[in-house]
Amino acid sequence: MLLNYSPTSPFVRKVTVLLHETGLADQVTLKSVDAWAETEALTADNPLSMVPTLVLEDGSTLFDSPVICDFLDHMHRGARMLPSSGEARWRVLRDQALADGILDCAVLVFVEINKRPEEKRWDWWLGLKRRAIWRALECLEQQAPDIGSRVDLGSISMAVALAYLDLRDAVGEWRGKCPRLAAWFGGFSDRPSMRATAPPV
Ligand SMILES: N[C@@H](CCC(=O)N[C@@H](CS)C(=O)NCC(=O)O)C(=O)O
Repeated sequence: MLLNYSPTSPFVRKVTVLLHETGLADQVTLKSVDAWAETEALTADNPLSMVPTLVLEDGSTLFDSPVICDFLDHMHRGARMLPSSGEARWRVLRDQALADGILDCAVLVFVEINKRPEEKRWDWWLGLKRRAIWRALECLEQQAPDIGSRVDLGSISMAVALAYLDLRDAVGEWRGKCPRLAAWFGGFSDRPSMRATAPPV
């Protein structure tokens, strides 16, 4: 399999952390692409020109990251990263949705600051997206004691989202307001899967 990827994309990182956690990393070749460049190399696999995009052995493609993670989770024999049914499934999917929502906002903040000409920067929009991130962080802080040592698609998504906030400095210092979340994140970040997928600094 081939994964269209960018080393700084947090959505890609969600997939690569899952690959490491499930022992599947050596079954996927990484192909670096600039998603923003709309190259034929990527749009042929994904009309949206987005990473991650997975190309299977038969040439068919899968996107986006939740779909890819669900697919990969059916390819290993270890503990399920996304429980197949029951309350645990909805909890993991909700955690993933909240973390992905943080990422959507953080990517928009990044675009607003780094890609839009400064004189056209829209402060109202930046404020809206940053406040959404803060509310989501408050929510994660409340549930931090319940995350414990869980390693699943929900906890992976949360850790990747927090790491991306740090990478892009999307909302500034957040650990002071979310000490329990910060403690959990510190531990999770030490996992080999997180170390192996850390973006270049
Ligand atoms: N919902 C998608 C989001 C993926 C995404 O936003 N990828 C970004 C990179 S972090 C991208 O490819 N952006 C290119 C573009 O928007 O043109 C997923 O979960 O995979």
